[in-house]
Amino acid sequence: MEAAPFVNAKAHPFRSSSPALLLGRNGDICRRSLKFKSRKFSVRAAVNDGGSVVTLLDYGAGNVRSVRNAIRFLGYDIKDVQTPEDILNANRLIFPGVGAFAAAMDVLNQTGMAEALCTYIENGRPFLGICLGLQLLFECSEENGPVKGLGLIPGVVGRFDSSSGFRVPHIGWNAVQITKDSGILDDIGGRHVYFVHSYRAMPSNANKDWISSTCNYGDNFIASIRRGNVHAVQFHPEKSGNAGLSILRRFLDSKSDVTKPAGRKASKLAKRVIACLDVRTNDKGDLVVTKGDQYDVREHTKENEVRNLGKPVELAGQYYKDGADEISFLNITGFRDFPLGDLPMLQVLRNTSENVFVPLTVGGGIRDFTDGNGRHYSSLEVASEYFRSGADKISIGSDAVYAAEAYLKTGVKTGKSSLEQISRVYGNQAVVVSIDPRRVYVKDPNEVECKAIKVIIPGPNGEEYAWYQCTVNGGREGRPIGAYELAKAVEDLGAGEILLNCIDRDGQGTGFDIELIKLISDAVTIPVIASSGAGAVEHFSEVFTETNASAALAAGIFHRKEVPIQSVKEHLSKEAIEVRM
Ligand code: 1PR
Repeated sequence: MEAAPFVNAKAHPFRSSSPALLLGRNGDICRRSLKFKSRKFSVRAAVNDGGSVVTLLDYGAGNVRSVRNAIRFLGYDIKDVQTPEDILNANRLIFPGVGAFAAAMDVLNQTGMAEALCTYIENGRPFLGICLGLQLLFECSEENGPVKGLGLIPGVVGRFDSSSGFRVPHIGWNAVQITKDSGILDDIGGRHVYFVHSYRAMPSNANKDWISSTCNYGDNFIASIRRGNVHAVQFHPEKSGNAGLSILRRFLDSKSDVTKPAGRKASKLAKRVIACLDVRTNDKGDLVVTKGDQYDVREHTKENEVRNLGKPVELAGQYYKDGADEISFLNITGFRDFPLGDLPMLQVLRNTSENVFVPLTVGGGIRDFTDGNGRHYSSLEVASEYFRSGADKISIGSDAVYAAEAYLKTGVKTGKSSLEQISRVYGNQAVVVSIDPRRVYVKDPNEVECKAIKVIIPGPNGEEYAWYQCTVNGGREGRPIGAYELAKAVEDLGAGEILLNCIDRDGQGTGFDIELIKLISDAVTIPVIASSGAGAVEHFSEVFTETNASAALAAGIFHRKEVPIQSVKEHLSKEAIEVRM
């Protein structure tokens, strides 16, 4: 796809268009215009002195804790931008753009940061933009727009096209093709890095000099740009494990060693292997990782204790080292306890994110809540606290079921459900819906209003059909809605991904419920994470071969050390299923 034609493009070697007149892809005039303050900035003639301070532009729109943690992990101190002058005086500037394009541009324009950023970049000062921090450099974005960007690079940021069968958002570990001397990306050719986005900038003749790497997902989009000291990446180095840390290290210290790992052959989006930690407070008051059988987490002994399989932070750190592509924490008693009262859980997130540089998802208890003093907390506040504590994605269970039921009843999107509110502010890529269905056999598919499928193995009374009934409150209550209907409704309401559990298979080790996963992954265009039942490496290859799942999640086999994550990956790789190694 080519970028749309622009009036006055390329008038300046860095700033490519006049702010006055700009056409979007459909020929519309971009509705926002740069509101540069009248003062003219001059950039400090500083050189990168290799000092230990990194300037960070965090305009407060989301979770940049991971970027902070990664910078600190690499031994650098952070100076936060407070004024436009802080940008101009930076020795090196990192701009981890988060949130929506228009909101970010509004903040940059209103604070005078937009002009300072342009001046800083036009002067070729060391800069690293991340994700939205890359997109904002372009002329315009179609996200809720067209909306005008900083206009430093020719091109329009457009949405991925899901009609070609590619799931949107583009979430996961994908390969990048280095197209020129990229400096900071020198050692990542052939490795996977972590992307999470629905919009992307496309290569064109007008911007080809900027492009340092591309990524293929349906079409080739711009994965990174470089001009001199100015870099920006569409992926998240702070979430890309060792590959990402090495990119950040190279940006922060261009003299750091390049370690070219041998034998890596990333070529496309990898299937993800996710470790899941069901977390709750045990009877002694300690926060522990537990694991149930069909959601029953109590030991069947006289004491009837909550099964304790380890400490959350330690286990998450171990799974990161073992090669997990993502880690999920599910606060399984969140439905009855108020999560913001559960400070240890927030602390778990904070501590984990200091040393774990792959995406972290947290779920449990995300809903509106009124505490004992009558203070009302919106689900958005709950989610925001999780994001601030280090979560990259939040996962909604019970509340999404109620939202889907209401939506299917009225056909109206009220915009008020937790799902809609959180995805509007943080983007749908940050919102996972966790489904807890249970198989219900029926003789005749017309017995139920929900979608029933013909099953391979008949039910206990010879039933040839089954539907998947959604539950809430950790499987305790069945609801009159099927997993199929729920999945489609939450996609409409703004979910970016589905975590598909199965109560019948949970903890059984007999393999994923392939029929369920096929049903749901064929019904939606957002990524689906297959969960529940993994007992052997072959179960992972089966789910990826037989269904359109984008990721597979397991808990018990990892906690009990029966199957290491690395063995799962080696097996998948041998079966020609691409994974991040
Ligand atoms: O409803 O928004 O408060 O969210 C509660 C969350 O807690 C939901 O995501 C729900 O799935 C989860 N949950 C609630 N109760 C339990 C329980 O086990 N008693 N855990 C529970 C769900 C299921 C999986 C598990 C896989 C893989 N756990 O995440 O990790 O089944 O297990 P396996 O590999 O051992 O088979 P809300």
